[in-house]
Amino acid sequence: MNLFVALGASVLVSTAALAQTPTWSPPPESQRCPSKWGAQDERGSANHQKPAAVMNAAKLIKTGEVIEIGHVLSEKMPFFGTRRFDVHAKRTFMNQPSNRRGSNEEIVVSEIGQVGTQFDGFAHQTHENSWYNCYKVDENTTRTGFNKLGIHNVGALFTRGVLIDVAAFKEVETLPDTYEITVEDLEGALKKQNTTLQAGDAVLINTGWNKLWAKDNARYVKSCPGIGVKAAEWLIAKDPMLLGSDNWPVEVSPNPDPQLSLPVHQIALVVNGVHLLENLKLDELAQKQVYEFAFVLQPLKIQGGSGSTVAPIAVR
Ligand code: UVW
Repeated sequence: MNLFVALGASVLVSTAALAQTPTWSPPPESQRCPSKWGAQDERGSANHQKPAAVMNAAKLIKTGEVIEIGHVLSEKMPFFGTRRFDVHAKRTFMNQPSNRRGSNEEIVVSEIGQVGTQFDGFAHQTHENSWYNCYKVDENTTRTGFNKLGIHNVGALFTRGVLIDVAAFKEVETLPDTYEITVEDLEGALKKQNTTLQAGDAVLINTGWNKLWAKDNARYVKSCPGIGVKAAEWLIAKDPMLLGSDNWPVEVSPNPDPQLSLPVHQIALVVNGVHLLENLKLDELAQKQVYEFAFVLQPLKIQGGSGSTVAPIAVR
């Protein structure tokens, strides 16, 4: 009998589909550990951050134009699940001395690791109890943060950035809601732009999904176009510092294989130690056809955090 079961909030899957072999499975620990960066490594692809990466990126600065590629943080953002961002103004504390200096501030009720334009660290995702480099979650989790792979390990990133404008390559403003970007799309877009990838790049993929940001938040988080398993593996074989996109998970969601939940999160963060950068604002770079630039980002130094809200910039 072919029954239907619910996977998560809204995905109904037939039991016949679940009986099939998944199109991707996390490799066993014996295949993915130790990491290529060493058995004790906690920095993964951030190890690309060396003086040579800075010098290579600095060569791309010709005019000094700075393009912000992070969104403004506000309560109007789309949120995944129970995440939130509420600002409560604390005004005005009046100091008594003669100059009557008033002082304002605010309290923000939010997660600061996983809202807005956000940088995913390696503590964010697991395969069962196992993180990147086979650190174990249950051995390294305290009430005040993760003892391994915390976001404070990442440090400042200054490297060559590359925009792959897949929406422009497909000649659409926005890719369709659950479109899986293929390797051919990436190759075609890079060829059209006359851009090549280098090891240590921050690779940013424009899908056009950003157009829904704060306009149709329900649709923004319900699904999205993005890379799938094959495109992610192709990109990671190029040895990037990070993969980013103007959608909420970088990858296509839901995955076309109903047996998989955000597999690119595991491929990047768990298996290969490559950072993800989500909810980027890439419209200005795409509109100005800026395909190569110096990419600058510093995650918040949250001790033991899983990620960080960030405000990255592209400089050319
Ligand atoms: C999840 O945590 C599911 O997604 P993201 O990394 O996109 O915030």
